[in-house]
This record gives sequence, structure tokens and C-alpha cells, in this order.
Amino acid sequence: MKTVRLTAAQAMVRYLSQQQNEDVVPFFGGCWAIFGHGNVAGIGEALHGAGDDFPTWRGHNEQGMAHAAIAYAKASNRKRAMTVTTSIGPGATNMVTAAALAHVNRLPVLFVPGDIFANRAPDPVLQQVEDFGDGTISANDCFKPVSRYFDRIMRPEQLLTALPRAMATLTDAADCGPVTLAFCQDVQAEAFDWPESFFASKVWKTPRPRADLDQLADAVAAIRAAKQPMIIAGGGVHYADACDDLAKFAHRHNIPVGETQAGKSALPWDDDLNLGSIGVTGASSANAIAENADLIIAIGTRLQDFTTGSWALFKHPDRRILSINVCGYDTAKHNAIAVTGDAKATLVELDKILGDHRAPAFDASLKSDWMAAVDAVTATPTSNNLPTDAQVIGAVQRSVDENAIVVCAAGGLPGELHKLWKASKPNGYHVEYGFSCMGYEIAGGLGVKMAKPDRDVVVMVGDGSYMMMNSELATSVMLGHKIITVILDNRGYGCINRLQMATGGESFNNLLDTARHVVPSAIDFTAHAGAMGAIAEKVSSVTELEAAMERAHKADRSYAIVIDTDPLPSTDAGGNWWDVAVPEVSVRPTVNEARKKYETALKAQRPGD
Ligand SMILES: Cc1ncc(C[n+]2csc(CCOP(=O)(O)OP(=O)(O)O)c2C)c(N)n1
Ligand SMILES: [Mg+2]
Repeated sequence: MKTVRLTAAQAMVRYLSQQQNEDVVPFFGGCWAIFGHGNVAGIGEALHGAGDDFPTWRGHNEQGMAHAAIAYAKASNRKRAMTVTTSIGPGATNMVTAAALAHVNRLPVLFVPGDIFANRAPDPVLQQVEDFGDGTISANDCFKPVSRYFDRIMRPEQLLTALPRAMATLTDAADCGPVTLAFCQDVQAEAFDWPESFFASKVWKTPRPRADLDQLADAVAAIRAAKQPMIIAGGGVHYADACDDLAKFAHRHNIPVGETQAGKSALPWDDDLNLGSIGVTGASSANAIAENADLIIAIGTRLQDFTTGSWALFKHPDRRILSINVCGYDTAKHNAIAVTGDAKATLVELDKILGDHRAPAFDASLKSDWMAAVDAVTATPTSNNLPTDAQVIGAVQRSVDENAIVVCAAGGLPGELHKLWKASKPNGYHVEYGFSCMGYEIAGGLGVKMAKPDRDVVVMVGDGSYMMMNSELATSVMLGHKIITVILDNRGYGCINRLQMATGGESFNNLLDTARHVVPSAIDFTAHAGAMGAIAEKVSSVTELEAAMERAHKADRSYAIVIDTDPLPSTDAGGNWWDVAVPEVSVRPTVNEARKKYETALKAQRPGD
């Protein structure tokens, strides 16, 4: 056997650089790194040696660079991913939130935090978390519940099995999610004689598991019998590259479609069968059909509470869920008619068996009524009041072409975008709503731009989320990956303030003005973004915003536009109930009133069937 002598870190980098996806391009778009003790000497030296074969990107915050890596994978429909390496203590734990985000959204990312010494000789090392009862615990154990596959590399040769296992997880449609290889720092530097064959380039084909024939037969029987079937398209439709197949299937069999946050842009917004967003932040058209549907065909969706109106949306007394998902964990839920299989392959097979079957007509006027409501709330305002989020979305929408990608994650904007954004092409809508993590937006926008350099990336972010994490804006400037960031400053956590009031609370601790303060907060976002190297300006109206967007599109680097907005309004049209538990006991009459309404709403909830 021919061998090559390398350190464990060098071997890991060489192996990762040789992995390719089914399009025979490198699976990894490189490695994000913030060095410290625990990775600079071992992994750092190895990354330097790899040069452009495995490019290293320097971020400003471990969570931020992990967000960029995850967004890169999402924008690539999981066909490509990135590695992220950190030092052993706070650098590693800074990344745990991002690991949870990737886990919830089932997105591939390889985390390589440095770890304590396997030989334990210098213990306790700087930043070592000492467990009094368990010598095997380090800070990296925090990754265990939020990794699909976790391993601790305590001997070099472990990589011979750990790395292929990592790749299998990252490229498996059902098991996909974050992998954490906690890499003991002394081991990174240790030499080993590796078989040369370990570094041969390898193509990982995304498997397309076919559904069981009996399951397909059950599904076809249910679709044939349905008087008002409806499809809910989730993120799995994108990850399976099934958007075209979905369009063909829906049209041939006349079944309308509602889109989840992860599924949005599966069909173009102006497709007659695209009834818009579904659920709590849903279009009136999609929700009206969902309420009366006797068969919900859920494709590639986890059916989380925002999609199902906390399980009060689907009101038909005999309704069934037909769940098509590559993951058996999902198809087993909700007493569904289960079809465990790849979305693309399953749609093709169902189509063949269904033949020319067409579902009965549905009320097409629902869609035109909804689009009229969208156009009304997104139109340029005629008053001088502070604009709403919806009006800002209208201005941004009018300024972009069909190739643009809008990026968002938390606050009031995801709900408004879900209802109102008109996505023309698959992946044109990138909203992280599995974890809805404040601080994903700008870092995520950078990752999207790295994955899709030819498309305009527009990040829409609230003042709260901007303050939570913004430092990768400087990275976007440094790397020359231009993103346009629109910062909507409503002076606080507007959506949580609205939720607080809707549950009977007093406006408290959400808006800056109703939070304890000595000096009123006055954050200059323009100066802040400008200080990080972006071109930044503030506008005072929606009309000015449209003009500024023109300048932003022409600019040669990342651009930030700040606009003051009204924290109170959100789009009334559409929507559905969301289960947020209201206190049973309170001295506040408004809370008691909200509790009564809540108890009534609970009666419509059907979690079990
Ligand atoms: C990391 C994180 N912390 C807390 C929350 C809970 N949360 C959701 S939205 C929100 C406020 C967001 O404020 P901003 O970005 O200004 O948007 P707005 O609500 O004003 O539209 C908070 C605190 C969250 N989603 N993520
Ligand atoms: Mg805000």
C-alpha cells in the first residue's frame, strides 16, 4: 500500500478538497476560519498549505461565518457546503446556535472546532471547561444535540472512518444536517502514514430514494378520491430539484399549491396554481383552499406550526394528510398517508400512475382577490406617515429583476415577505424560518452571494436583527461579494411588541422607547454600516428608497440603505391563528380578555389527526 505522511489536519484538508458533488464540482466551497489556540497551529498550517485548492475565508464572528456557510448550502440546494473551523472555547460555542439553525433546517455544514488535548498533558488548558464527573466532556459536547453526526478526533487514523461518515451525512437527503468533528489540538499536529487511496477524488451522488409501490398506490387512491386536494410545497421541493416536476404535476392534475417559507419560489408567483403562502403568514387564497381541503398533499415539509395554523387551519372534518418526504421521520407524523421518497422521483412516479386524472375545479377568483390585496398594501404610500414594512417591500420589489434573491430570517419581515414577495424563480426567496435566527440575515446574504455570484442579493433586515449581528457586512466588502442591505429601523423589536399587545400585554421591553433607559437610544445605522466599508445612505420615504435602490444596484460594493418604519402596522389581509399561550392568571383585564379568546381558538386545534 502506498502511503503518504501528513499530519491529521493536513490529511483532513486534503481529503475534503477531493470530495465532489454529482455535478463533479468540489462539494466544499472552502473553509471559514477564525483561528485561536486549538486550530491555528494544526488546521491553520494545513489550510495555508492547501491554498486555492481549499480556500480559507476569514470571518468576524464564528456564528456569522457559520451562517454564511449554511446560507451557501441552502442557496446551492444542498449540493455544495462549507467547512467552518474555530478555536476551542468561546470560538467553538459561538457556533452552537448556528449548528442548531442548520439542524432545524436540515442543511449541510461541516463544523471543525478545535478541542482540548487528547493526551490531557497540559490540562486544564486555556478555555477548557472542566467537568468534575466526566473527563471526556469538553465545551464541544454542546454540539451533540444539534449535530446529525458528532465525533471527537482523538487519534489521527480515526479520520479514515470519520471523514467518509461525515460526507455520507452531508450528502444524504434524509439524514442531511450539520456534522461536527471536534478535533483535539494535539492530534491535529500528529503525523500518520495515510493510504494514498484515501485522497483519491470521489463523487458523491445525491440519492433519490424511490417510494414503496404500496405507498404510491395508497397515495394515488387518496388523490383520485379527493374532491378538493391541495399541495403544500416545502423546502424539500427545492432540495430535490423538483420545482419543474411540481409545476407539471400540479397543472396536469389541476391541484393548487400553497408554499411554506422554505418552499416559496417553488412555482413562479404568477402561476395560476400558485395560491401563495400558506398558514399563519399565509395568503387568503391558499388558506381558504386549505381550510376546506379534504386532502393536504404535503411535499418536503415538516408541517411546522406556522404552516398549519398551529393545526387549526385544515378544517375539513374528514381531511387527510398525504405526506411525501424523503425522511421517514416526517411521513410518520399526523396519521399521514405516508410516501417516503425523494420529491422529484415520487412526483414523476405518481404522475405516471395518475395518468390524466384531474381534480375538480377550485375557485380561481381567490387568487385575483389576494393579488389585489398584495398590490394595495405594497403600493407607494400617498401620506407622509412612516412607511409600513409592506410598503418598503413594495419598493424593493419594484427595484429588482427576476434573478434577485431576497434574504431574511427574523422579525416582522419574514411574515410580510412570505405574504407579499413575488418570487419569479426557484431560490429567489431565501428566508431562514426554521430557526428564524436574528443575525442570520447579513451573514446569510454573504453566503448566498458566494453561492450565486451572478444574482443580485438583497438582504432585508430589521434594526434589532442588524444589531444582533452585522459584522459580516465588513467581510462582504473585504471579499468583494456585494450585497444590498435594506435596514428597516422601527426602533425596536416591532413584531414581538405586536405579539405582546395581541396577548394582552402592555408595550414593554421590546421597543427601545418602552425599555428601561436613561438616554434615549439613537443608533446611526448609516454611520455604522459606512464604518464597515459599505456605501450607506438613509432615505426618508419609499420614493427615495426606490431611487436609492437604483444607486445601490449600480454600486461596486456592498450597499446599505436605512429607512425609518412604523413599528405598529402589519398586513391584516390573509394570515391564520398561531398558538401562543396566554397567561391563565393576570391582574390585567386585557390579558384575561386575550385568554378567553385563546381558549376559544384552542377548540379549533386538531393536533392528533
Ligand atoms: C437570536 C434570536 N433572539 C431572539 C429572537 C426572538 N425574536 C424574534 S423577532 C425579534 C425582534 C426582531 O426585531 P427587528 O429585527 O428589529 O424586527 P421587527 O420585529 O422590528 O420587524 C425577536 C427578539 C430570535 N428570533 N432570534
Ligand atoms: Mg425593529
